[in-house]
Amino acid sequence: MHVASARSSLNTAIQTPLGEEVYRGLTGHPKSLCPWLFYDEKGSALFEQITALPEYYVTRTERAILADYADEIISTAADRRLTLVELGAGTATKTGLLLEAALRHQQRVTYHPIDVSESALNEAKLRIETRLPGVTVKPRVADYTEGLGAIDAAGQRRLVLFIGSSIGNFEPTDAVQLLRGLRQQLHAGDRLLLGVDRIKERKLLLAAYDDKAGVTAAFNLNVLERLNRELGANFNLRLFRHCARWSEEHSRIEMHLESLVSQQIFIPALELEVKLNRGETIHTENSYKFTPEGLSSLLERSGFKPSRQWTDERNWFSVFLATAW
Ligand code: AVI
Repeated sequence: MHVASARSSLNTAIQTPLGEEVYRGLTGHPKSLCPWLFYDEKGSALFEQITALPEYYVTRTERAILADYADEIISTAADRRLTLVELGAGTATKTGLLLEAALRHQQRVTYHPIDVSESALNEAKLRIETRLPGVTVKPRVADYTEGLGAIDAAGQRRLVLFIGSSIGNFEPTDAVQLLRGLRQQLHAGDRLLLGVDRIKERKLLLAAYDDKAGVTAAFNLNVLERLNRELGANFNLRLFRHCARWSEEHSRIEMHLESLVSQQIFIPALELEVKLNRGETIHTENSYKFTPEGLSSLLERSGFKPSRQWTDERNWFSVFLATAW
C-alpha cells in the first residue's frame, strides 16, 4: 500500500470510537479495554446467556423484586400520571412488570425506551404493544446520556428506569457525572428507579463472573475476537485466560484477560504493536457492588433524594426509588 493511503486508512481506524478506545487502552499502563466493547452481536448474545446462568443471580433477583413490588413501586412514584423512560432499555424484558403495574394504576401509559440498538428497540416496541395494548412505545435510538431532555412528558411525572445493575459498570466519578447529567434533564419531583447489586459473600460474587459452563469466559474473550475481526489484530485466544477478581478495597468485581505467555500482538488498522508479559492482564470490566448507604450517598451527591428501597429476602440486590430535587 502506498504510504499516504496507509496513513489515511490508519487515521480512519484510529478515529472511530473503537479504534480510539483500543489505542488508548492497549497503550496505557496497566492495559485495559472499555466494557462497551463487549457488545457486538456475538457479545450481546453471550450476555443474554449470562443472564440465565445458575450462578448469575443478578437478573433473576432483580426480576423477582420487580415481580413482587411493581405495584408498590408505581404507586409510590405516581404522585401524578406517569410517563416511563428507560435508559439502555435493550429488549426491555423486565420492564413489562412495571408497565403492567402502571396500566393497573392509570389505564394508559407512554413508554420511551432509549438504547443504541435500533433492532432491540424495534423488538421491544412490537412485543410490548402487542402484549400490552394500553402502552404506547416511543423508542429513541441514542446513547442514554443524551436525548432525555427531548422527551415530551406532556406535564406528566417522568419515571426514569436505570435497572439491571448498569450503574455498576461505571467508575464512581463517572456514575456521579452520569446521574448529575440525568438530573439536569429532569424536573424537580421526577423519579429515578435504579437497580443495584449489593456487596455479598466473595464466593457468590466470583462464581457469578466465572461460571462453570464458561459463558462469561467466552464473553470476555470475545472482545479479542472482535479486535481480530474489526481491526485485523492477531490475538490467539488460546493464549489468554478469563480471570475474575473481587477487590475488597474498591467493592468491585474485576474482569481481566491474562496473557498465558510472553507475546507480541499486531493491530494493523492502528499500526500498533502490543507487548504482553506472561501473567500480564488486560483489564476489561469493573462491576461495582454497593451498600444501601453507599448508593444513597451517590444519589444525594447527584441531586436525587432516595425515597424508598426494595430488596429480595437475601439482600442480594436492591431497587432504589429516588426523587430529583
Ligand atoms: C451489564 N452488566 C450489569 C453486567 C454486570 O454484571 O456487571 C455485565 C457482566 N459482565 C460479566 N457478566 C455480566
